Amino acid sequence: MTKTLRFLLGDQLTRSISALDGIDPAQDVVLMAEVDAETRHIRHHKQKIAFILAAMRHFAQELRAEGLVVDYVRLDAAENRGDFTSELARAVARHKPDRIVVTEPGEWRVREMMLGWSAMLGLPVEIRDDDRFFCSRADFSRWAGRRETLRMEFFYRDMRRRTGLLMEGDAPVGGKWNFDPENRKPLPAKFRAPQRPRFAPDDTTREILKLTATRYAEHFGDLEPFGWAVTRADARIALDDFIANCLPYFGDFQDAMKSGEPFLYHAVLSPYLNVGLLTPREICVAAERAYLSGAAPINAVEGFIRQILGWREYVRGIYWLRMPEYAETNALDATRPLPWFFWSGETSMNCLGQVIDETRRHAYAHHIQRLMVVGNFALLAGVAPREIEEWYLVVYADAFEWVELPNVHGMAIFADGGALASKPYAASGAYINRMSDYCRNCRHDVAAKAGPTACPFNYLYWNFFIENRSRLPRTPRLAMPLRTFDAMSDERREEIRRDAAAFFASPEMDPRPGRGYAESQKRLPL
Ligand code: FAD
Ligand code: DLZ
Ligand code: SF4
Repeated sequence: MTKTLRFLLGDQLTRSISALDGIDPAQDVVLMAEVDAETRHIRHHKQKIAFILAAMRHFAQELRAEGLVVDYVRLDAAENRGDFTSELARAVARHKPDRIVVTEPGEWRVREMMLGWSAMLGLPVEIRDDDRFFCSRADFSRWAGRRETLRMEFFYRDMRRRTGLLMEGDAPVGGKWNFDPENRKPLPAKFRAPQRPRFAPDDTTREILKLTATRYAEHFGDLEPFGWAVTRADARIALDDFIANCLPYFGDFQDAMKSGEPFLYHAVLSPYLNVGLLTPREICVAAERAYLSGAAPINAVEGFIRQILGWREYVRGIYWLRMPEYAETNALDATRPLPWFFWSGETSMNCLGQVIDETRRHAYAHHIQRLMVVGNFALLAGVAPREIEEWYLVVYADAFEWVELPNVHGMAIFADGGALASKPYAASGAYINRMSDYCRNCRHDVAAKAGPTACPFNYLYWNFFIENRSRLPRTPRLAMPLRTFDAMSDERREEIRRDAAAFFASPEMDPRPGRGYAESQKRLPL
């Protein structure tokens, strides 16, 4: 009989995961390991570390309750050698398996590690597909192989046809593939978002919170209050709550932003999805059911399903198709160091201050905050890809490289030159003002285009065109701003350059700890 060691990683907490397929409870051992290398290779947000470790411990308890043998290595175990490969080698010495089975990981770096395990350990290592996704890596490669440009919208339509989600025969439900033109309304004036479920930490989670507080004290972010679900049962409660109370309004207010309201009608399910407590299929099916029962309108349900069946699968496909070269491209030659205010939150720009503060408190920001506030600023300021990518990977509880990298490198900062998005998502302050209440309480004047009081997004937007005109793609979607830019006088361009240069030279853009905007304000004469 073959004894198999099945190694599960911290984002593989799904009972139906391929690494557990065909498990023999009498013979096989499941290995799970909390390792310093994963918690420290970048300085993850404290809540992200606590969420993953607490979810790992609860998942191990559930497997044991089912009768499986789980060898669980705790972070503070004296003999823990601190990385996946060393812990696997120690487990092989303990259990003497005939073979090892794993599910492919979510990061190129870890896949490279896995590919070396068989030779190093002298054992067969089977790396199975991660079939929690709708589209396998091989299927995505086949889809991509037939095309010159890879656009999400066409991939998404294929996925609708393949899964039958929101389909009536061969036609999309409601007669259209995409209901976005009906979405994206500003919030009503007296708006209060619904309360979201929060989950009180049990003893296991409290132990993890203590461990995280002492071991990762210097990492970014608040650890408490900690309200994430760390079990599948609680994540299901969060899903049911979203479907009942938020999904009906998801489409309408998808792009809105409001001070003090970090979640609005968003799902806040991505951490659960990405570590495997929920599957994309069950979420999409639940959303489709809400439409079929009349509980949510088509614009909301289609918009929501598109995020998961379309965007989430598409960015994963791009990641595995293009790595490792993908991470190295820098199409706009962006080299500016990350300003320190990304960590301190101390900035004169209220929009960025609000989003960074919410990120610090919740390890969460919604899509438009990530794309059109933080990402837009990084794009316009020309922040170096590696620096801004690491920031995103650190600060969000849902950040794993397969999903973070394409979203930042491709969608937000256009460092891939358009492999993922047809144009850079550059916008001036007018966009932020239209979609949020941030500008009302800002030191800068969103209506002013030039000079010391002007909103920095306004002159940085046109400075972006000055610096990148020749590198921008030919697309009708850029036709309007390019016409305006091309008609601009030399004097106006010079004014924009001057404002941008003064801003880039200001203390606010200083990358050094303890410098930056707040310090410069303290030094002002009284
Ligand atoms: P909702 O807005 O309610 O959307 C529902 C679900 O759709 C999400 O849970 C998520 O699973 C999926 N989804 C939506 N948009 C995307 C997208 N562009 N790519 C992949 N999945 C998507 N998402 C991550 O899961 N991890 C990341 O590290 C991450 N980094 C991002 C960085 C940038 C610069 C941008 C612009 C987007 C990033 N996203 C990332 C996508 C998106 O912002 C988050 O998935 C979303 O904000 C999660 O919150 P939610 O569950 O409330 O999502
Ligand atoms: C992100 C993370 C962290 C912080 N800690 C662990 C850990 O201690 N043990 C573990 O198995 N996984 C952890 N993870 C998730 C891994 O980094 C993730 O599985 C890989 O990056 C592959 O996606
Ligand atoms: Fe942001 Fe400009 Fe609005 Fe201030 S005025 S909140 S910097 S967009």
